[in-house]
Amino acid sequence: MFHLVKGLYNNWNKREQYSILILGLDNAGKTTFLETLKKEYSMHSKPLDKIAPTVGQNVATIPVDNNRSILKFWDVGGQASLRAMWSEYYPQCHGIIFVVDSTDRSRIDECSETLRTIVMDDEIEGIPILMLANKQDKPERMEVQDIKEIFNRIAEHMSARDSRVLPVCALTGEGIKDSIEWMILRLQRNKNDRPPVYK
Ligand SMILES: Nc1nc2c(ncn2[C@@H]2O[C@H](COP(=O)(O)OP(=O)(O)OP(=O)(O)O)[C@@H](O)[C@H]2O)c(=O)[nH]1
Ligand SMILES: [Mg+2]
Repeated sequence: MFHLVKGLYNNWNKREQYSILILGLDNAGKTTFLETLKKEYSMHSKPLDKIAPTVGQNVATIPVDNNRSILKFWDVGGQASLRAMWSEYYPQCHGIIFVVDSTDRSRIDECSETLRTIVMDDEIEGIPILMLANKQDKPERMEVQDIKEIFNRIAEHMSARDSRVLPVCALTGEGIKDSIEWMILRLQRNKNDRPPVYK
């Protein structure tokens, strides 16, 4: 009897866990975004001035939606030599956050080609993609509207997948919670196509 009750309790207590992949060129601000996100959700985080370029991966598990769901973030290095490894994460991921350095005009073509390669991969068919126009605090940033136009040209290649471009500042946290709320809604809507893991 005890085991039955315990089993029922454990099942009832299980939470949905979604994996989210944070991608983007090196120096876009992916790790800064993740550390600020941890802080916004009252978790222990690294001082932002101690963040070095990512060579492997950073993982953070964050309870959201009044503790009803868990988001597991995978922040992987964006240097050109590391991008080939991204696709290994696609089969398990439920959503992608693509971070763009809004001040990096010289690499905007490389950035959009990198995004196009992701979008064209069959493994991510149907999952939500959120593009974050980061570093909005910098006066030399590109206009969000211009970044949206670039993204929308790529979005033509997507079927009915949910996608969005949002301005953020990973250093100050501005726009970060809104972006996560957008993602949570999409993950929950999509859960029949790509079911979460129950933990
Ligand atoms: N001004 C400003 N600087 C930022 C912002 N976000 C990140 N940075 C800076 O951008 C630089 C790169 O940030 P990272 O978070 O290491 O970038 P990354 O995308 O993780 O880079 P890789 O790990 O090499 O792929 C750091 O100097 C950050 O302080 C932002 O919103 N505003
Ligand atoms: Mg990094």
